[in-house]
Parts: sequence; structure tokens; C-alpha cells
Amino acid sequence: MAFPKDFVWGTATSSYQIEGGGLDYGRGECIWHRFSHTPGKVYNGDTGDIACDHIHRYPQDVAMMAELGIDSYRFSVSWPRVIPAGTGTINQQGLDFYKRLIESLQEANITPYLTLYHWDLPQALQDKGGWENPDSVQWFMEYADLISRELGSDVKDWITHNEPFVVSMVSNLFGVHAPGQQDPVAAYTVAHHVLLSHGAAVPIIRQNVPDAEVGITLDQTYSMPYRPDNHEDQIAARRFAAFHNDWFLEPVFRGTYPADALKELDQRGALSKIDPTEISKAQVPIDFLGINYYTRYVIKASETDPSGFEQVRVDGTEHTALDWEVYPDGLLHTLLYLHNAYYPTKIYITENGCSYDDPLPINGVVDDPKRVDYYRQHIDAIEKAIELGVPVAGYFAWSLMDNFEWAEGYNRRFGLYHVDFETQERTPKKSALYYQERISQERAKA
Ligand code: IFM
Repeated sequence: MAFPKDFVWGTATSSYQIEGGGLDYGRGECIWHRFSHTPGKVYNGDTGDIACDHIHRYPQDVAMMAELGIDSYRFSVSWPRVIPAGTGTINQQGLDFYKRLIESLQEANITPYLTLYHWDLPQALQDKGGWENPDSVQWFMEYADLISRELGSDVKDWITHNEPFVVSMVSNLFGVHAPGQQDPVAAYTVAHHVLLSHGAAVPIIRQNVPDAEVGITLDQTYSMPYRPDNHEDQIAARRFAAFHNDWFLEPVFRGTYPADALKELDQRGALSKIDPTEISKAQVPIDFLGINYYTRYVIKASETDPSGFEQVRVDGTEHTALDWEVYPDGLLHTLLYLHNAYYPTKIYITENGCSYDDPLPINGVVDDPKRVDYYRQHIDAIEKAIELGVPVAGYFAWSLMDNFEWAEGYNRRFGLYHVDFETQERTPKKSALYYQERISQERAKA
């Protein structure tokens, strides 16, 4: 009976991935609009122009959530939908959409968990340098102020950022996500400002919503040395963890950068752009840590890769359609590590899920046995972590429904519900039925 009575069971989505509606209703252009409309950036030339058409179909989607039996729903606000140019003029139609969505959730007894930034930066701000510009901290504060004033009477659970690692490194170092740069100094500068903007926004949300609970979502990838007894691989695995996880955890919990990050900032010449001591401002009290967990990386020392590490694919391991290894024990290890190294008061798994090449629906259901297994094993890992004393307070499956999977377009499906992107019909997968059943069993036991 590990899951406490008040354990939160939910699903997650994000604005650009599901809303659609193009640039209608006064929505400003975001960096993903620009990026996905640039040939060659997204698989098949897909864009989020229509996505799941959630902007028009949210009542039906909320009804679907109610049927699933979740008690909470994590969504994000599209910054350019509410402030089209990023700062200044407010788009009332955009705010009204979120008010209507929250009202429908409340009518269905579903608690909203609101993420302020899930990657759709207004293009107008990117044109001024985006997160590389130190003013981005101020822009985010204004945006956080508006949203918490407007929606705070009905939303008590707030997440400032989703996956700053992706916002900085995947988008500005690897160049795979918008805005698509490959520049380490830019990436590290972005990480710095995103972290500072988190620290600056938390007190604003608290002031506007006195009973709010506020946190941040960091993606965590568990890593292990390829040859467990090999010193070089051990160092490489640790470097990977510092780069991917602790670069963000340490600022948020301790107000410092890990030694590896400081060395990297120095070697890359990033110290002319940022003052690393400023990072103390990223450490403000938070009510919870959100983590997104998907996979593990097995890491080997590399003499050719400038990072000093490379990923190795281990034979005989199960991989998803995105080639991400299925490794539920990594979630348990991650939770124990976070608990023992950073002591968050409360942890939410704000995302966890998998993409598989699902068959088409037959008789009103999609048969997705691998996703069922994935969910079962990861929820079991959380149960174990709770038994061992980790304060996990909730779980949000990624994702409610198939959606725009960023650079992979509609080619990769993470949903509990299948979406036919021609007709917009939603069909439950067997994983949705499993999740529904598991929630009701765990509630009955608690
Ligand atoms: O779809 C994404 C989500 O937007 C952020 N976390 C990972 C998911 C799967 O790639």
C-alpha cells in the first residue's frame, strides 16, 4: 500500500504539441512555428498548426480525461497566445481560452497543473536574442506575473519551466530543436538565464497566489558506466550526469554550478557572457521538484568526442521507437539519488511514457502491449521508491494523446489515446485502459 491516499494521478501535454489553431485568435508566432515552417527541420515537414485541434476540442478532451479517471492534468500556457509579441499587449482571447479550459477541468473535478514555459517562446523575443539575452529574465517575470494574476484564483500548482536541458542544450548546442543553433556558449548562456528566470518567477507567483505550490520540471536521464569497473568510464558517466542533470539540479537546490559545469564554462569561453556567481539567485525555496524520466544512457569514455563521453547501445535491451532504452530501475535509482543528494520536499513525476509504432485501432481500441508493460514497470518502480521513503507525490503519464513530437513531427506517438490526425478522432489504447484500472486499484488500496 505504498501510494498514499492523496497521491496525484494525471496525464501531461503541452501547448504547441496539442493546441493547433495556427495563428488564429490573436496568437503570436512562436519559435516552433518558425522552425517547423522552415524546410528540413521537422520530419515530413510537419507543423503544430493543427496538431490535436485541442483549441476547439478541449471539452471532448476533458471528458476523455474524466473517463480515464485522472484527478490532475498538467498542461502549458502558450506565451505568444497570451502576449503575442512576448511583452506588452495582452491577447484577451488567449487568456479566455485558458480560463475556459480550467473551468471545464474544474467541472470534471480535475486539478490543473500549469507549466509556464514548455518551449514555445514568442518569435518576437527570439528576434531579440531569446534566452541568450539577459533581458529574458525580466520578460519571463512579466509573463509569470500576468498568468499568475489572471489564472491564480483557479490554479494552485505551478511549474515554471519544462526541461531546461532541452531548452538550452538540445535547442542551442545540438541544434535539433528550435531555434536550432549549434553553439555551446549560446547554449550555456540560455541555461543560465532560464535558471535565473525560474528563481525570479517563483516569488512573483507566490505573491499573486498565496496558497500556490510552485516547482520546476527537470528531465533526468539515468546513466551508468559501460564497463562498471573501468575508471575512465566511471568518470565519463559522472560527467554525463553532471552535464545532463546536475547542471540544473545544483543551481535550483544549492545556488551553485557543479565543478564540471564551471570547468566547461571556462574552457568554452562562456565566462565572458555570464557571471556564474549570479546562479545563487536560481536557488529559491520550492514546494516540489518535477522530474521527467524516460530512459537510461550507458556511457563510455571517449577520446574523440569533445564532451569526453559517448553513449553505447547494450545488446539485448528493450528500446522504444525513438530508440530510447526501457529501463525502469533507472527511475528508482534516480528518485533515490534526488532524495539523498538534494532532499526535495516533494517529487512529482511530471512526465513518463514511451513511443511505439502502434497498430491502427480495431473495434474501438489500439493494442499497445509494450506501452502497457512500460507503464506497469515504471509505476512499480515508483511504488518501490515510496516504500524506501522517497516523497513521490504524483505521476503524470506522457501523454494524454498522440501529438506533435517536436522534430519527429507526428511520426512518433506517445499517447494513451490514439489520434487520427486526418479526422481528429481519439481512440483509447490498451495502455489507457491499463492506466485507468491501475489508478482505481491503487485508490482502492490506499
Ligand atoms: O514530447 C516531449 C515533451 O514535450 C517533453 N518531454 C519529452 C517528451 C517526449 O519526447
